[in-house]
Amino acid sequence: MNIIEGKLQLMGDERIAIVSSRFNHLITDRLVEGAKDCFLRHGGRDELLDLVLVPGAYEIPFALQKILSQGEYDGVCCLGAVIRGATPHFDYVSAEATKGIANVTLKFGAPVTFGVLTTDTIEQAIERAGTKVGNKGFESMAGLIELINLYRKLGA
Ligand code: INI
Repeated sequence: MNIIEGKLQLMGDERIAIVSSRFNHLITDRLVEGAKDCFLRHGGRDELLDLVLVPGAYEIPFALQKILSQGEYDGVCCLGAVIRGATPHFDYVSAEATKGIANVTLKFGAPVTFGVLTTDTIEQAIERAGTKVGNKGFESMAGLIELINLYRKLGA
């Protein structure tokens, strides 16, 4: 059996964008740090990493669409933090961010990862932003590196 899979390894010439929302920036700033750390540790070059900031997770898909339509990036890592409040707002924002990112990704067929936290509490978000449960920004960038590597092998 031939196994085709991506390695956690960059060539060093990849241009990557992180799209991050500012809302709940105490959390999203940590996710961005984690993603950047992962990119640099796996052979990425700082000058080839761009950070695109949007107001909230709802706006991530629109920015993702613009970025991918430029055709200048090898992959995009989407980061955000949607935290449940007292109203149904959480459900609308998290659903639109999730669906929107998936739709745009399918449209362009480019490597994109989903590092948008959707949590019931601030504590759960903190746990996933560099404390008890790791850093989902780091993990999201690791997933992106693997995808870029895999898509090269698939000739995409
Ligand atoms: N945006 C987030 O990224 N996280 C949230 O938790 C959040 N909540 O809960 O309101 C949130 N709202 C803002 C939304 O993403 C848009 O920026 C806003 O509605 C303007 O379009």
